[in-house]
Amino acid sequence: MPLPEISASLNDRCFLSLKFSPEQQRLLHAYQQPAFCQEAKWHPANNLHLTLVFLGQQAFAVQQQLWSQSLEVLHELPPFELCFDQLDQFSHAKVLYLGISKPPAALMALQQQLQQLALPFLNAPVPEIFVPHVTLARKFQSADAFPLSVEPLSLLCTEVALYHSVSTELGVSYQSVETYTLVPKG
Ligand code: 2AM
Repeated sequence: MPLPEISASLNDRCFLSLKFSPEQQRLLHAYQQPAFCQEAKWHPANNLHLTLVFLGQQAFAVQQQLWSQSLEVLHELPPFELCFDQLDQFSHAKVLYLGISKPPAALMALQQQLQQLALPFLNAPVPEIFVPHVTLARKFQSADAFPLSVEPLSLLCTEVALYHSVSTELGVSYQSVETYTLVPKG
């Protein structure tokens, strides 16, 4: 029986997320333009991800249970494509993100299914609407009119992971502790 991968501290906040390859993170990183806002805090490329469900702090046993239930959903899902085509902001949170004007049904259904599994364990209310996004920068402020259309970026999503937010001297680091690779069907 393999040892479980989960080893980080219980104080870590955790979340279920799409995981991008280093090459995909490099392509996403190209949308981070520090000249856009000098005061903003730009995420390092290796932190770029798309959160499906934020879980907060959870006991190890809950993380294990949720991950094994998530696998049952993920086993049914083939890889799917996302087309990122707009920059937008959550202005109240001062977040700049890369977004998707037409999120595919596969992504929305996956998010709903994982959120349903997590609901009994969540400590905070879930957002009414899921806005799929890759956060590019925090402390972002701009007079520009958003959303801004950008050169579309199509990425094939093949990995889903359970992540921990780990505090380091260099800031928060998002570390995958369990990863599943979607299997093409047919
Ligand atoms: P964000 O990128 O929009 O900030 C880890 O913090 C991940 O969980 C981030 O992707 C973050 O989204 C997401 N998240 C969602 N709700 C959160 C919350 N209440 N606190 C912290 N992170 C949250």
